[in-house]
Amino acid sequence: PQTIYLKDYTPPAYLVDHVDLRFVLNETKTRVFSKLHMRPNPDAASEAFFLHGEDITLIAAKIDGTAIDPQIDATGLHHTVPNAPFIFEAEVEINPSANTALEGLYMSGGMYCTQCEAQGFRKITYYPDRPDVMATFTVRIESDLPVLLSNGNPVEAGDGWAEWHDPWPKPAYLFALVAGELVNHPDHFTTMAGKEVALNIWVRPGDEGKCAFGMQALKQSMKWDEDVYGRAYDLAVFNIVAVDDFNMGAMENKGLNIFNSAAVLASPETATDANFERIEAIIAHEYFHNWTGNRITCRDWFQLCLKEGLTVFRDQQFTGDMRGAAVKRIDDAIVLRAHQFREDAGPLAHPVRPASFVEINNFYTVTVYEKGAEIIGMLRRLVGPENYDKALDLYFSRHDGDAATIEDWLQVFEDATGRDLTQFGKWYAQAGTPHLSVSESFEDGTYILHLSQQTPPTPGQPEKEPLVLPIAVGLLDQRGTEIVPTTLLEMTEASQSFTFDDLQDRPVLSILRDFSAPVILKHTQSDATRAFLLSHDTDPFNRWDAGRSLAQDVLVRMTRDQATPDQSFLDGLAAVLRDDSLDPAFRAVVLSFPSEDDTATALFDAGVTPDPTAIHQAHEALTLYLAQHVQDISPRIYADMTVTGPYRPDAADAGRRSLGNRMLSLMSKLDGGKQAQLQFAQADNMTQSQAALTALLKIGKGADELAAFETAWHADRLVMDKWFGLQVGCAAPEQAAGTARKLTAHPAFDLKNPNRFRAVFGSLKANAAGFHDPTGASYALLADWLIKLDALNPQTAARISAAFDAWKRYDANRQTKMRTALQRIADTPGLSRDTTEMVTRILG
Ligand code: HT7
Ligand code: ZN
Repeated sequence: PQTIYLKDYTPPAYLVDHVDLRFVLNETKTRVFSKLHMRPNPDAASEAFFLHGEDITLIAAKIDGTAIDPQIDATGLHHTVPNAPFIFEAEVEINPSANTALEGLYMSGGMYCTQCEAQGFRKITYYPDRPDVMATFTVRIESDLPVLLSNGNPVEAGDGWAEWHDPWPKPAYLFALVAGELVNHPDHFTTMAGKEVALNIWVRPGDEGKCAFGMQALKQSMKWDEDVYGRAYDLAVFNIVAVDDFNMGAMENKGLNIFNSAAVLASPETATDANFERIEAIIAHEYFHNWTGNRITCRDWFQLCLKEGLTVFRDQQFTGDMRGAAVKRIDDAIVLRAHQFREDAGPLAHPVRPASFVEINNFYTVTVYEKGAEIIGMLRRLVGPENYDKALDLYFSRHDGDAATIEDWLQVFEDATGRDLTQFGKWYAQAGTPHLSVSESFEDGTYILHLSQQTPPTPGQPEKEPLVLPIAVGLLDQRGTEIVPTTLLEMTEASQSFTFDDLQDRPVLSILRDFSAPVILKHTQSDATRAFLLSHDTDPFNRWDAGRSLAQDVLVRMTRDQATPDQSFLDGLAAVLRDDSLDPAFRAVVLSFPSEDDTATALFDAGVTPDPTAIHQAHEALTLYLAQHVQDISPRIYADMTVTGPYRPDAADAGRRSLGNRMLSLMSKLDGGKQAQLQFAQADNMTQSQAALTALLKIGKGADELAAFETAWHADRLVMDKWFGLQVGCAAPEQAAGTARKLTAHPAFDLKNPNRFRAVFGSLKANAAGFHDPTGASYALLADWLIKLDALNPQTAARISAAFDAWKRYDANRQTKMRTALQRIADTPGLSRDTTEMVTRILG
């Protein structure tokens, strides 16, 4: 397959000013009539005329009204065209019901829907399918179905047809069409300019009761973007549609967001607190794309982080404002360290702005999204919030309507602040996570912090340069009083020292407050110092992180040396638990341990080959120790955390349930699951039912509850995804592969539905000891199913194949078995470009 390089970018030879589309919908033979108002691009070097087109049948084509017979190949259409504005027309036929890749126009649950990012429009009609070609669109849909939707504003509708017009020029990846028997949950919003916007969430009949929360989140997002970024909505309608079959979470199509139903539908009975929080964040994310992505889009797909990093940063700010910044920062750091640091340390490492790709769909990664957001966060810290706001205002005014680049983005900051961002810009080009080593000295009242940064090599990038690191530090005295409040140090060299004068005693360092840069800290702080920070640090992130780091060390020692946990560590956790002045959500995160995969990483970094079975045993043992250590207070705290009144998914109630359910999981280790059975029987919301069922499954019980759950929820796809996922995720290591295999034979297992596939195989990967069971049964099972899935849905198969990315850190037996599985996938005849690229990179 062909590799595409950023350095080879050239402007499009022809531009499209306006597009008229007409769809005559049919499940197997949809006709698409297109009329492209085109002209030569004065800035282009080439004159060759090419339109992308894949898996479509050309019926007829014309230029300026005259029929043509263009040259067609597997990627598109070539012809000669006038050296002046012209109209290109085509009639093509496509088959939505054969489209199992869920890219282009496809069927989901009897409804027509589209997914065009990144390069799906070329499966709908012939078009210059690249983000720097922006056009206004008029769309006519002809179908007997009652609801016919496209981008922009409705123009007119009649019996069996509807017309839409989108006045904002957009790239083809933002095109959308939906047609189906849908019902809506309507509402409205008045913008800060006084314009009325009709809001709708469209769902299949029966799901109307699951829209209220999403609608509230949408209105909050619209208001927040006005208040915080000064950005108002710009059409008369905003439609959201829920679909069951979707490769990702959601899609920001202009005025017509399409959502995976799991990312929008929620009711107290069917969705957990975590689901509600995720839905709120995704609704906000897609809405925020209206400015960061749609009004200002990307010049090419290498610039993906321009829209995704910024939009993730904006949705993180939003969630912090809605639910509490401290816990949100902790949650984000947990994700970043677990997934992005892992990606950066393995064969799939790539820069936030990659220099090349084979299949762009493989680059919708935690690096582009989450590390991309971290870069924005660092920039904001470095220039300060006021300058950040100034730069953003300039970005919106200068680039509105543009297909922009990272250079444009950085230039705006340079112009708004007068800062030279040349070195900072390396964050976009250099892959890998910097390691920040810390040492300290203190003499005659002067405290010196010695820092050095070093980034390990990554594939294709053996040499690394120093990056700009914003390092937030504070100093505490021995009583825990802050003697130097949070101060931002700017590190630019490989090694640098920072001096603090006039101190009476040696201070206690609190470094990388609020996780001010996405780096791995190499800092040997004693257990006593970390315990001190756990109880005294004024920075909530570092308070949590001190406990986290202690827990990680305990787990490493327990795995490696069969050590028992220190009493002082358990006492520290119990002290946090008892401290009723602390936010329950914060206590819950402090009380939750690093994952088994985190421990594998910590062992590997310490030069020890991780044994997932031993790690699992250590985690189980530590949970039991903690359960015993706090057994005198856990029932009291469990009871205190009871939430009365109607279910509300807000941060306060969710935090209480989170701490209560942490107690439940500990209590179930000692009471044989009695309390969990009671909670399951009495639960009136999914958070409580799922937590109880999880606690039971984790102690090898819960068969009756599982059966009751299936009986109650067999008709609800989203809840049944939980049923599938919990069984695999909570299975004992030696039973995980068997459980997953058995579930693939369940009548409700559906290979074509990505949510169901992820429920089984995403959970198998997440069950670290089960996935790495030394027999290799899980590896073989996953390979079997990825091969089957690849033939239908390459995008999702390729994404899930990343489960094997860390294969080289395990022992010879596991390595051999994972390599064999990967090779078997790679050798499959007809394997997609998506999965071929992934397994080739993973094999290295
Ligand atoms: N911008 C959207 C990306 C997306 C996507 C990409 C590839 C294939 C399918 C997809 N569905 C959605 C989602 C977002 O970041 O908001
Ligand atoms: Zn996005």
